[in-house]
Amino acid sequence: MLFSSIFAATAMVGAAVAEQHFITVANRTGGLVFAPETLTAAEGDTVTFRFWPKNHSVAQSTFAQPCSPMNNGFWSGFVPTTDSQKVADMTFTMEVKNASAPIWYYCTQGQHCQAGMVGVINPPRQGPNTLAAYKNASSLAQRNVSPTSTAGAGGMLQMGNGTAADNTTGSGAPSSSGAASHLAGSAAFAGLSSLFAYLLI
Ligand SMILES: [Cu+2]
Repeated sequence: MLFSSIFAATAMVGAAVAEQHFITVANRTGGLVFAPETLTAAEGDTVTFRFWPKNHSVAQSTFAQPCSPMNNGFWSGFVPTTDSQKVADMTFTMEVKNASAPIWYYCTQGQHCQAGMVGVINPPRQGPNTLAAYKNASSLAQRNVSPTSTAGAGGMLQMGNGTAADNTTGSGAPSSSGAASHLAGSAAFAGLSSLFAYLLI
């Protein structure tokens, strides 16, 4: 019993240090931008995308093929919303599993990718693969392609602000999005439960 408590507490500490970052998708005035468009996140951190009107999305690409979905990349699906006073209730959250691998992403709506609606998490510290270079390549892409995977793939599409606690009060359950995302969700819940259990001791 004692040992399992220690293990639970240790797991809790690991979960508690993970940071949650936020990126807004478009903005109040309809700008085709992600903000911040460059983000540094540690392994285990989560990134929650919050959507402004009218109907945007976030998909992962490679640096080499902008405006085109990466194999097994994440995909929020389209998140339509009309209220220009606030972000959509639906958010998309993904976990950074490898902080040394840059995560390039774009909006698949219309020609938004070509218009510069792209961003990067953990860009290379040096070398030619900069956000400016990615943006430039995006502007020249022939097509803007949406993934064919299920909306929410590679992350969690859910009501609320993307935290596990928030999801328990949200009206929508995480959408079906593959084993990995469900595992990530369960891990987050487990982390929170451990925290409560620990505080009750
Ligand atoms: Cu867009």
